[in-house]
Amino acid sequence: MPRKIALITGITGQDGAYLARLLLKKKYIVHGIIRKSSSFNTARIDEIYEDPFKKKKSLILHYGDMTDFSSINSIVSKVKPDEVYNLAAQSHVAVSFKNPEYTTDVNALGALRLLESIYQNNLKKTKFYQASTSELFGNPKYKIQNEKTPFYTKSPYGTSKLFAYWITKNYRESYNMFASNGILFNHESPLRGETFVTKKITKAITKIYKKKQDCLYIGNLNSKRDWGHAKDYVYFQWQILQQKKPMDVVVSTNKQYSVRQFIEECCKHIGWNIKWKGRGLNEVGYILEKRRKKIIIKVSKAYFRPNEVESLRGKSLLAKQKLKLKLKYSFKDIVKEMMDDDLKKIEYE
Ligand code: NAP
Ligand code: G4F
Repeated sequence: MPRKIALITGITGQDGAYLARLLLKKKYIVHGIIRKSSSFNTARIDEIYEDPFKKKKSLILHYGDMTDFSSINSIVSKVKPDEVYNLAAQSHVAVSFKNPEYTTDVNALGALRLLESIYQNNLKKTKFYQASTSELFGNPKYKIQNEKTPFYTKSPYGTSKLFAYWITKNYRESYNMFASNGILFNHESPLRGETFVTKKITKAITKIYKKKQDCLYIGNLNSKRDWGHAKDYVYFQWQILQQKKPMDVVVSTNKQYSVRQFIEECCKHIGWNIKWKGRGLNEVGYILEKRRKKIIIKVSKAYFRPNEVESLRGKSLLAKQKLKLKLKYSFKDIVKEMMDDDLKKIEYE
């Protein structure tokens, strides 16, 4: 049996790094697209990196950019992948308000460029996975979201992903392509980017614990998310492309916690009992140190968004049915793994 060939855009990101490991374990030949950067941007895949001069390689990296059709098209035509995982994105919601045009170019037109390249190269058997998102939902009327919940995006990021969702469906329906949307809810891990709220919190709390930082400035403490683990979720990205038919499917834990609860759980992990006082921008979180109040959390306006998805909680019935969705990591497991990892790393800083 010839080895399957996968192409991953965004291989240097959190999900790309876990997915590449999974596919290599499954004996795929994995091609990844990386961006030119003035400093190294491959830290998350250094462990699996292969010498480009090695004869039989399982991991091959190509320079390319989602904003540049010629680079995407030249890679797709050379690699002729069996499976394409489109994970590349300007994935930060708050940043998308500052860079709306660039976010749209990468996330919306990027998906279009990739689909069009598969189509133009006549790769009829290639399967396509689009990294869709729970940010497509935003209407507070729907407390629990599934595949039938109407979309209501609240940011340039969400709206760029809405285009990508629909263009994926358009290519599926127009050209009979195997093109699927995984509507994934938030997923975290020690590899999470440091400006996303979970990693920002675990990193800061371990620093405060080790007396390398005084206090953490945070935004909306009451925002609620359905947090899963990236390692669990990339398995279902792969599963989505192993189905007989393409589909659009929600992957979530069906549970929900607030940013405040995430902070409380991190504190609990190191034996701190955090308490809150004040309201709104004046709210603080404190611990007792030698019977004195030590403020470790302050709220800052700088981290509020012009518009917010206040509450996300997915119901993944379809995934349970079709993909046999079963998750290994609980909310507590995620916090524990991220905190332990940051506590270990801080020793080397
Ligand atoms: P991430 O860590 O931010 O990774 C994004 C990847 O995209 C990185 O490899 C990045 O490269 C690459 N990239 C950014 N702009 C690019 C461009 N112009 N051309 C080529 N590559 C570019 O994101 P993630 O958490 O792994 O998420 C993976 C995908 O799932 C994203 O599309 C995200 O929007 C979506 N998603 C994520 C979640 C979640 O909770 N994590 C939930 C739902 C959907 P650099 O390393 O060079 O920056
Ligand atoms: O960690 P976040 O930045 O993730 P967000 O906005 O939910 O987006 C992530 O999940 C999406 C799936 O739903 C992905 F599509 C997207 O690519 C990304 O991976 O923020 C989570 C919540 C928000 O409500 C935010 O307002 O935390 C709140 N928050 C409060 N203080 C903060 C902060 N977020 C960040 N990044 N930084 C803060 O200081």
